[in-house]
Amino acid sequence: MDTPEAALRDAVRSALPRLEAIPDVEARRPRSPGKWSRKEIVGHLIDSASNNHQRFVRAQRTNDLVCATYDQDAWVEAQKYVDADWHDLRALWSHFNLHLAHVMEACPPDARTRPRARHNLHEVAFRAVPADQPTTLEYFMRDYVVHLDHHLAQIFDHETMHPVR
Ligand code: NI
Repeated sequence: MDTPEAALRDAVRSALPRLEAIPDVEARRPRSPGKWSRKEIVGHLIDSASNNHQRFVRAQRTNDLVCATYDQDAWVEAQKYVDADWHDLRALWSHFNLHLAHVMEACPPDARTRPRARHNLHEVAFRAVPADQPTTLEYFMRDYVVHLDHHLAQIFDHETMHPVR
C-alpha cells in the first residue's frame, strides 16, 4: 500500500546496504568545498528524524500543526558528525527511521487526516504549503519521506556521476 510508512521502510532498506558500502574516508570528505559530507548528510537526516519524531507525536494531541523550527546548519556543526563513528551513525539513522515508520503506523487515522487550518508548513515543510491553505499530518509525514529521499539522492549522486570504470 502507498503509505508514508511503507515508503519510509522501503527507502531505509534499500539505502542501508549502499550506505554500508561507503568507507569512512569517503563519507567524511566534503562533496565539494563548503558542502556537507555524506556523514553530515546522514547526521542532518538524524536531526530531521529527531525533530519530526517530536512533531508527529505532539501533533496527535493538538488541532494545529505549528512546529518548532531548528537551524539545520548549526545542528550539523554543533554535533561534529564528521568525527562520529560511521557505523553507529548508519545504525542510528536506520533504526530511528524504522521507529518513525512504526510511529506513523500507530497514529490514529483521524489525527493523520483531519484538516489543520493553523500550521507553519510554509516554514518547516520540504514542499511548502501556503499558510492560508489547510494541511494534514499525513501530508507532513509524506513530506518527511520526500525530504529523506532528496538527501539520499545527494549521498549516492557521486556514484551516478562517476560510474565505476
Ligand atoms: Ni534537508
